[in-house]
Amino acid sequence: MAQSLGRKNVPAGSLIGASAPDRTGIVHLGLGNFHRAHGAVHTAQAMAAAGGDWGIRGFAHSSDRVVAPMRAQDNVYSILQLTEHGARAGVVDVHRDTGVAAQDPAAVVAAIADPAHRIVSLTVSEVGYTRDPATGRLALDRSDVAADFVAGSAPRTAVGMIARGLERRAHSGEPVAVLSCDNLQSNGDVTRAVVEEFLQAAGASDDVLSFVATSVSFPNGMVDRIVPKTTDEHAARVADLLGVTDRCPVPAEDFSMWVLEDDFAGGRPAWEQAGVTFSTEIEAYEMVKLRLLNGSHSLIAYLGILAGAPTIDAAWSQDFVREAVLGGIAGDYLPTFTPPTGFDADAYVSELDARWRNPLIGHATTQVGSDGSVKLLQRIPDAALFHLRRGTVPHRLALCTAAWIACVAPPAGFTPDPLSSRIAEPARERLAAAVDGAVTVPDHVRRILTGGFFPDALAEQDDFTARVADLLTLITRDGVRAAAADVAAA
Ligand code: CS2
Repeated sequence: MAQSLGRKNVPAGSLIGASAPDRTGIVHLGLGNFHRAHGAVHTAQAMAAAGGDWGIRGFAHSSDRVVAPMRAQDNVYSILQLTEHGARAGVVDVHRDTGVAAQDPAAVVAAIADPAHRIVSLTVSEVGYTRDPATGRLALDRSDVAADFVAGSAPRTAVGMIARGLERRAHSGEPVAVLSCDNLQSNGDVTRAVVEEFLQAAGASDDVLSFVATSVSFPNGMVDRIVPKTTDEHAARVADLLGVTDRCPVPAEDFSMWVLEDDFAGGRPAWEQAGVTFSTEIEAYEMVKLRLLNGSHSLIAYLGILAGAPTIDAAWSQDFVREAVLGGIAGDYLPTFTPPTGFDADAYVSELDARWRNPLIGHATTQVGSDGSVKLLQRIPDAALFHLRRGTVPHRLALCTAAWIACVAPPAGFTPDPLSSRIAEPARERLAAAVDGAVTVPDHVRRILTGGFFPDALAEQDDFTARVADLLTLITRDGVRAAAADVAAA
């Protein structure tokens, strides 16, 4: 049996970028596959180019599924790059310490307060920002959020941990950047807003509020790399390629993109020498990514699930899916924003086509379809409102909404493909309660759209609700292809 991967056992020539020194300069929350294949890799490459004390102190949220194997192999792991032409493996060695936040929240707070740390980055997913879907503000009435306000309590939410860490850091006054690496529009501004809302609700002092206002930056950024879940086959492939066993490898596509606002109050790695773009047009980059890639991804996923397609490439290979998605990009998404300077929409879409087609990725439609109640908020309402306020109905955005409902809150009498049971949907019970007793599909849809799951502004748009109801009726009566055909004919 092959030897285990470890710092003393990195196969020659396989290191990606540089190993981090022992001193850590970054605290990271969320040790999932995305961070390990994205921010960590760009940081390793930046240190190879320009050095720096940018080792990462990483915390997983609540599970030791990644932390236990990482610790057992000196926090070193491999990336399995899956291209259309085959696979390559390389090793990342930038995490100098890892732990589980829920097991030791005080350690997270202390790490954020430690002046040696100059960046607090986070990949906590859309769900981790604990916002109210209807208002976009911190959900003050959620029990986990409210529990974190109690002075002296150990914070459980990401926002609570960051706020408590910054509160403590205000004593030293050392500047720091809090860097969201999640798929949220204006992710830095959103993070600042929820942290400040938390501090105000928790009765933080004026000194703390002024420290956060003046010495803590929250750069906006756009992140992009498709990173599926790890399977046993990925681990076996890594063992073949590297000759060592890795218990927590990360499969990823070749493509990686990171565009950042250059606003790091405590300094930063030389990421510009590691493939990262610094730009003043972040909002435009975010629109491109969140709408054309993520919004389309959701549509591919839900149409695919309803048609029994387990992976994104299997769904994307179906004509009705491609037609709906390409129609959505051209008609529903592209008109809604001004892209960054020099953006070439045709080239971007053909690159998306190649990425979604890649059969080696095996990206599960149910992974992309998970957390829809939170992800769709970034992908549908603003773009839909753009059209609805001009008197037109965005049919593919309505189709995505109808397909999501069909998967996670199906109307009575309709049973979606069994794949849909693998969608992790945090609002499933609340959705079921909202539609309990609905007798017609329009009533079912109205209860969801006006039930606090979407922003109030979208809930008021009767034309949208009506179109979602039509399409959900078609899905349940004649199947998902019939609904897509109706949209194509509209
Ligand atoms: C996907 C994203 O799961 C999802 O919702 O749309 O994780 C997507 O793969 C990444 O944002 C790509 O950068």
